[in-house]
Amino acid sequence: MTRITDARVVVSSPGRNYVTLVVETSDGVVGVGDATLNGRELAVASYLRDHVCPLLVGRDPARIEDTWQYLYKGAYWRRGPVTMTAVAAVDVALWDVKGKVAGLPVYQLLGGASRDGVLVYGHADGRDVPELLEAVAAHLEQGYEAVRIQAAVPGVVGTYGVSQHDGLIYEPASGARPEETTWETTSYLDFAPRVFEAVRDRFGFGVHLLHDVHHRLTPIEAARLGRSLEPYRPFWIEDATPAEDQSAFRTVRAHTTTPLAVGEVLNSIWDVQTLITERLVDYVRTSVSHTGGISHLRKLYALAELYGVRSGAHGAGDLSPVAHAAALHLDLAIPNFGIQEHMGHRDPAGEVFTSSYTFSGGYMHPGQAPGLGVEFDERAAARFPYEPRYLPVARRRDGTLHDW
Ligand code: KDG
Ligand code: MG
Repeated sequence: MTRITDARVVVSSPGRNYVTLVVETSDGVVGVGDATLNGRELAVASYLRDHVCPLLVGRDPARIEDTWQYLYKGAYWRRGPVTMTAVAAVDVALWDVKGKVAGLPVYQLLGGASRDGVLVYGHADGRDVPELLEAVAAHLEQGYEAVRIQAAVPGVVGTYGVSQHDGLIYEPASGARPEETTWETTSYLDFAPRVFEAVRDRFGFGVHLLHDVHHRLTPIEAARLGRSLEPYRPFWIEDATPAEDQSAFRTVRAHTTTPLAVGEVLNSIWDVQTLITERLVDYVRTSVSHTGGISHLRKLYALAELYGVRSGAHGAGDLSPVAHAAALHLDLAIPNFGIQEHMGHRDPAGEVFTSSYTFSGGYMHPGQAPGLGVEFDERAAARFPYEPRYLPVARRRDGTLHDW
């Protein structure tokens, strides 16, 4: 009988911090999972190293669901980002192993492709509207059919999603302490419709436009924003209110027809149960690596399918290429796929992760390599040691800490 012979955690920082789980079997097959939790990387590394890896050795790698249940139920403490990221890394590594053993890409094990390619959206941002327009143009030149648009709000210091500009990639985490930014809702609510108007004026309605509110509004403010953007027909507004309050979406939903997306900070099917079963959102943004892996996210999507809710998974650069590949396999297979975020990875991530997924004409494909199709070079990873880096905090004018 094949057994897991080793499970080890590699923390590295090729462009940003990544936590990678490597699982080896007695047949010499190696599987990888992403365990990166932005700003809390070492907490997941410890959860895995100290509590999970010792339990994996000796188990049958083929029993993915049983291992998931064993780790989830066996912890007593359930859900939460650290636990669900650790369980996800194991789950994804075991799917990688299963694919390699079968000689099939993971999406084939999930029922095969339901579509030819995975629609992705890129990130266009600017320190002002003209700079944003140039960034949108650059995405359209690359073939994107969907673009997230963010611009620095006048009077706000360090608008989220705009700072740390690096080509088509932005990186919100920096420094050994969180950067202190400011937030001003009134300016933002006046500014956001003007941004959409400028982009529609220049590029028309043939491109999908997305926008991330980053949990900054109260329900009634979010309702106002949704209404004011209706003439510009956004694909969605994301994280309009703090995500942990599912019932807040009842208010937003009641007042606007702008499609709603939420979930990148949520970690389980129970965290989105009300959102889905009351049809309060149109897209769920939970990711493979923060939501218990392929096995758990597949169930969440199946629940969403019953209620006409589609996927729109988080895919920022702080999810490693391993996570991105896992997302693409699931995206390709599920019937209720909506869209996938794609931000790309900063160099030198490419020296550590070699991925076989492809981008062409606004769509991605996970490729035909067995398993996930991502090779992880542990020796290369050792050249890039961990550096503490944190996401920013936001304060209102009076110094009060604001949401996200
Ligand atoms: O870890 C946090 C980032 O991934 C996140 O803030 C980026 O909001 C984000 C997004 O939509 O990609
Ligand atoms: Mg977001």
